[in-house]
Amino acid sequence: MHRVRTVLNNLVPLAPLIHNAAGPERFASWLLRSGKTSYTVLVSITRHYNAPVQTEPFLNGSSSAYVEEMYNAWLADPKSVHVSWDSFFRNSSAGAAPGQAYQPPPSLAAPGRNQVPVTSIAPYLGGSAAPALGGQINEKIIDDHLAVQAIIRSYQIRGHHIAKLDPLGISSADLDDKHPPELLYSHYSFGKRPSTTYSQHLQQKVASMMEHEADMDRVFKLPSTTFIGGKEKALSLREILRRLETAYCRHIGCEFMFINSLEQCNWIRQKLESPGIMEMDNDEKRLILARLTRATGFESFLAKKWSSEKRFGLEGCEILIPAMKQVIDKSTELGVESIVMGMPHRGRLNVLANVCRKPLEQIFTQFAALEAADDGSGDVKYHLGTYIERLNRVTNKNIRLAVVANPSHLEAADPVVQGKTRAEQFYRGDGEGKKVMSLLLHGDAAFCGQGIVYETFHLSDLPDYTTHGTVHIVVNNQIGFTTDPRHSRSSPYCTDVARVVNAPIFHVNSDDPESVMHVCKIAAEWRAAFHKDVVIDIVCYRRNGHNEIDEPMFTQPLMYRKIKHTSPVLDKYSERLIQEGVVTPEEVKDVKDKYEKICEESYVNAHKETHIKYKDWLDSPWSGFFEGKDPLKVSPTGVKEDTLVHIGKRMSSPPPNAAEFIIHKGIERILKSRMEMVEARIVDWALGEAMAFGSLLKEGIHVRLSGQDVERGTFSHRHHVLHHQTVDKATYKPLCHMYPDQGPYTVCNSSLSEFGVVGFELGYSMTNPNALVCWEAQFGDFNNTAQCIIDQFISSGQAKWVRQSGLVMLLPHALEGMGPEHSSARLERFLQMSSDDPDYFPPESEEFAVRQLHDINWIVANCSTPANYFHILRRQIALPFRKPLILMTPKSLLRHPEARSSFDLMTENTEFLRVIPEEGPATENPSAVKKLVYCSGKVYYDLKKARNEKNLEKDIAIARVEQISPFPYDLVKKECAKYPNAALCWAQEEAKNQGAWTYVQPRFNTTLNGASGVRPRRHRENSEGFFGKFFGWHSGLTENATSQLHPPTSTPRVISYAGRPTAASPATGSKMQHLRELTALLDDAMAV
Ligand SMILES: Cc1ncc(C[n+]2csc(CCOP(=O)(O)OP(=O)(O)O)c2C)c(N)n1
Ligand SMILES: [Mg+2]
Repeated sequence: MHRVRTVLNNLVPLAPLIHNAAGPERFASWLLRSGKTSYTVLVSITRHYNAPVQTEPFLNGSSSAYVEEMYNAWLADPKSVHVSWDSFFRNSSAGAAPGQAYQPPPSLAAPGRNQVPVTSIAPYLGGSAAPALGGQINEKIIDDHLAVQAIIRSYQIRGHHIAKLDPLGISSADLDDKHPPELLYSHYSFGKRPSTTYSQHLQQKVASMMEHEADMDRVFKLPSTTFIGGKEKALSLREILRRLETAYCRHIGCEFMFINSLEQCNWIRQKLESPGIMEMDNDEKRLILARLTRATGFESFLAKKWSSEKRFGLEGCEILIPAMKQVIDKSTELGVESIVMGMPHRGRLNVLANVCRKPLEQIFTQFAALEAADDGSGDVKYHLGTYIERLNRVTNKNIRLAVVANPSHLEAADPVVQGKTRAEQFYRGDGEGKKVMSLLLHGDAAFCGQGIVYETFHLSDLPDYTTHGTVHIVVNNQIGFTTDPRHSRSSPYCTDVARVVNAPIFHVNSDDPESVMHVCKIAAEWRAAFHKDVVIDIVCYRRNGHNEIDEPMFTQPLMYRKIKHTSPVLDKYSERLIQEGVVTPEEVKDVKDKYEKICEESYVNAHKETHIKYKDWLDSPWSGFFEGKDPLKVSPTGVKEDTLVHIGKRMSSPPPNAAEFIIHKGIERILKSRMEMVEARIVDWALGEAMAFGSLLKEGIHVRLSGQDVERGTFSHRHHVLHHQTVDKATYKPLCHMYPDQGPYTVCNSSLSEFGVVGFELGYSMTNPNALVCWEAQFGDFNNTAQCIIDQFISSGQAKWVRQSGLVMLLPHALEGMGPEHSSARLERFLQMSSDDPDYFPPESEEFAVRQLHDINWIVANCSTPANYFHILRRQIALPFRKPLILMTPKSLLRHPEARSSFDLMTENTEFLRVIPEEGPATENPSAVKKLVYCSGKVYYDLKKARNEKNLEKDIAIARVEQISPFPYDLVKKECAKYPNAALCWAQEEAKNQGAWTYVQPRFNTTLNGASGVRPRRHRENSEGFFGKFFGWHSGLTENATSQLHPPTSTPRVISYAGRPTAASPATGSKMQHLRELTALLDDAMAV
């Protein structure tokens, strides 16, 4: 438009210039001479403007010299000028009538997408004389068309702001009551001028167009960026506005014009604008009604039977159930076979019952106070997961549906669902997400409030984390507990976070079921077409309080008054369908009664149940994993020497095409030193790890290592991806090329999100037990930004949801003078959450170690040798069950010359050493040893050095506790017994209130002096439990047995502490103080 203006302003009358022109006969004089003083010319068919000849730019003062030149050149050789000049001069010479001399040049290129040939709009000039070439097409006509185009665009961009999204009709989903003025329909009522507009210029144009009723009937050609016309190429302004209103301002408000893809924008425009696109046949309508009846009936049944029970009902958003089913139906139709879902409390039971079709009996038993038939502490009913395989009756295809169990912590399950989905895609070879997809549900307050939502969105398009598009559904009941959205978010919509990944967002009024179904269909099709995230924001309300026993009128009196007078969507929709003649009132009643009967029957059956079964709620069944396994048998973790040599050599060699693949000189040195180690039959930390991974890969196990900068390793020790130094993206991953038929290896640098990525890897580990899934922290202390995943899922997941995971968390940990934030992985926190009883020494037997592992919630270890690291990684897979492994990992030890292990400690018949006993001179005369120092991890090397410097090798024995939890009572006891006269000491580098001290101290006491008698009676202590039943053995012994094994002694042996004093911060920032503290602790430990 600006350009039009500029051109028009530049136009000046031609005649005066011509009269004043001097010199021989010039083209202008010739023009005058021919008496052609006033006529109109079409300037260009593609330049969007026209002007009378007297205002022709090529005949104005500044261009007349140029025109003259053209004319003279043409006289000399007509071919020497552009064809347009040639035709103009030729026509003029031939005496063409005014306005007819100029002919537009032949089109050199097809008009652009948004270019409308002037000739083509000529027929749509609202009844004015069609201007054939040379007719009158003035600026107004062009501008009117442009204005219409701008109106269309305004609706597409901002129509959602005035869509009627709130079923209560009291507030606006974007928290803004003002209508964007450029959305014209309401403002541009006939005879009225708009107050403001998108651009002043357009405002004038559109306003002037609509000053008269007749203008509304003027016909305009439609641009290619709209589909409102269907097959029609032009429409009256009235119809254009009506259709735009229908598409963008009724019960669907769509945000999509920020997407930087014309193809994707057009795709959505087509789905919303095409005439009749929302029409449904009667069968489809009846299906919605039936689903809505079930969703509504389920909640009212629960309300009737358990009126005072919390269930976080769906009343006010019952449409969620048909909505989810629509997404599922459409996705199944498009090829999806498995859907992994994550959702919060709201409507969860309804989803399990009516989307997953979980047997109602199982759901109803959760309301009864029944004993659990399995191990574990269980969870409340609205957190449990489920897994179901069934036939989708609409598509007649089999479908697997899993709802991932989740804690109360809103949105925390999001990355877990994504990880589980990704893993399922991976194992199915579904590289594009065509077979497996995730469906995430959110509450409005949580979706915009919880940072993990943003972190999860940022995984959505990363090569090793994408799930190829997630459908998000927000149950936007316009409240979070008691808080109004105006106090819980700063963004207009609760869904704005999704804009960061260019996800289209469909806001929809929950009381218009057909609109909801329409957007669900589009969302499923969007995912199938583009494999990107999409959001459906169901704007609804919450009929009850936050839960059923909560009083909402305390805080939202006006809203709830309105809600009281709002009839349920089922009633509204049934009435509508009755009016339309789609169903009869009798049919409506019949469907309702039938469902109630089903509920009643299940209720009766549920009463016959005597136990609840946690395993009924398992979201990741590992079929075939437990069956046929000896529950006490751990496969060997040592491997053949050949294997070590083979892997070692591969890890020490450049890529096979080394001549072309230029690697960094530093890497060459690393490979060389690796090769020297292999030849010397030793490994350092990195090589030990590679051997663990490589040997598992050899066995067909999938290994995945994920985390920030893990490919190289934060400490530049790993180098699992070699980079060609001169070719971008040319890489070589040695562990992917170990054996021809090996398991797949994935190593991936992650986004900088601990919460998101730990959650993701946990989800990944849930899908298949035969995979080693490791997450490594940059430094161990960063694990606490994933605290929720650690607390809510990793440490307690099995107890709550009978779900196992073998996830490995690698946490660099050690006090090395690097300051407070790069030192501690907060070992104490993990140990504090370990579930083994400090006062209980389990009965000693051959299977002591494996029983302990079975009974605990996770394993916490701090290895001091590469061989032990190798074994503990391999043991994760060798165990007959899965437990998370929390591993403190080294920093300086990665390069410590003593922190190396011989192949002899990794070959067959070797295993993970829970305790590494003293092996030096002190063992020669143990009864003469004065002190036995226990420690864990890197401090061992400091202690050893100090002992050596003080010449105390015969006086002090040092034992390393490598597996801290479950506590190796048996081995500690043995080591203590070996040195009967030694004082006992626990040495650690962490502060006294940190590290392992508070965990080990009571356990040492129990080891040395028997049970303290403070052990509370365990619920179902002797029951065999689910896994016990499964494995056919008991999970523990009685208190009595323990006491007999370890009667209290008369002279208790105690363990003392050598380490830093208590502290608030994990480490000092001063190097000097660090060294002073280290010296003090070593002195204390070595004091005899
Ligand atoms: C991380 C977290 N913080 C606080 C809570 C407590 N809480 C439970 S439900 C709820 C409100 C959630 O509102 P919304 O997301 O809109 O879901 P709605 O209950 O409205 O369906 C809150 C604050 C929680 N469960 N999780
Ligand atoms: Mg809410």
